[in-house]
This record gives sequence, structure tokens and C-alpha cells, in this order.
Amino acid sequence: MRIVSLGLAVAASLAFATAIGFAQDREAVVLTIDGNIKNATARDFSIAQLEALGPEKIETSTPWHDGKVTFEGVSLARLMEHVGASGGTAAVLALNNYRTEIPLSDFATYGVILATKKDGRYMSVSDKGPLFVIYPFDAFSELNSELYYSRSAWQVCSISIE
Ligand SMILES: Nc1nc2c(c(=O)[nH]1)N[C@H]1C(S)=C(S)[C@@H](COP(=O)(O)O)O[C@H]1N2
Ligand SMILES: [Mo]
Repeated sequence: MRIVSLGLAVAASLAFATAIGFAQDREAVVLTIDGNIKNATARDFSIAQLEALGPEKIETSTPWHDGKVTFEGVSLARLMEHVGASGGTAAVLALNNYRTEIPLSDFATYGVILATKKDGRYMSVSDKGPLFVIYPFDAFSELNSELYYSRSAWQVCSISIE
């Protein structure tokens, strides 16, 4: 009986989550940072831990969306400071094994964010989530080039500081 009611409760909450849209588990680990960081042990982050570092917003158009989109997430400069990154490059790895290298200097120069939300909602993997490197493309014309598009990894799951 208990199992049946538990099953019903799970089914009901899943149906609710589906009805309101994608529900992100804010406590699940979504990102690992390793390499040249303070005390050298890999650090795991959940969405909640990333959000605790302070939200940043970028409203911009991108090559992958229609019209202007508002992204919210954590400042990558702030995240690098938080883990004590030292080095020149962040090697960013995505769930599809896409890998790109970003000079750490980009983060402060352009205010790049690791976005967790698009237009107020968490992004599912099929919507390029849960984490998407976003540059303010509209604010700096030079960002509208293949070089910065290639640094804009989506479905990010780990960052290695080299
Ligand atoms: N996760 C992930 N991010 C990625 C890629 C990828 O294959 N996977 N391709 C990158 C490259 S090389 C570029 S130029 C742009 C490509 O965007 P497009 O596939 O829409 O042309 O996204 C970048 N971000
Ligand atoms: Mo590319």
C-alpha cells in the first residue's frame, strides 16, 4: 500500500514537473573543475552552489537562438577566483565530448558567464543545458566570429585549468 502511494506521489510530481516545464535538480552535481586550482583536488558543483556565487545576466542575440535571449548564471571570472584557478587556459568539456580551450583572460575582458538559465528557465540537455558558456555577443562586435562561437560550449560538464 505504501509502495503504491509512494509510486502515485512520484508519478504525480513527475506529471507536475512536466506540466510546468523542465525541472532541474538544483542539488545534483553538474560541473567538475580540476587542474591548476587551489589545493589541487577536483571540485564538484551543483546548480545551487553555482547560483550561490552570485547571479549575472547577459541579454544578447546568439547564432543559436531567435531574437534576444536573457541568460543567467555565474560569472566565469568569479568562479575561477572561487576555485583559485592559476594558469592561462580553461579547457571546457561538454557532455558530447566537445572540447574547447578558452584563455582565462576572456572571462574578465568580456564578462563571460556559465549560464544555468535561459529566459528564466533551467535548460535541459536537449536545450543546450545544463550549462552554457555565454559571451555578450551584442556588446562586442569582435565576438561575432567563429573563434568565439567555438569557445561557446553548451552542455558543459567539466572545466580543467591548464
Ligand atoms: N557542446 C558543444 N558545444 C559546441 C559545439 C559542439 O559540438 N558541442 N560546437 C562549437 C563550435 S566549433 C562552434 S563554431 C559552435 C557551432 O555552432 P553550430 O553547431 O550551431 O554551428 O558551437 C560550439 N559549441
Ligand atoms: Mo566551429
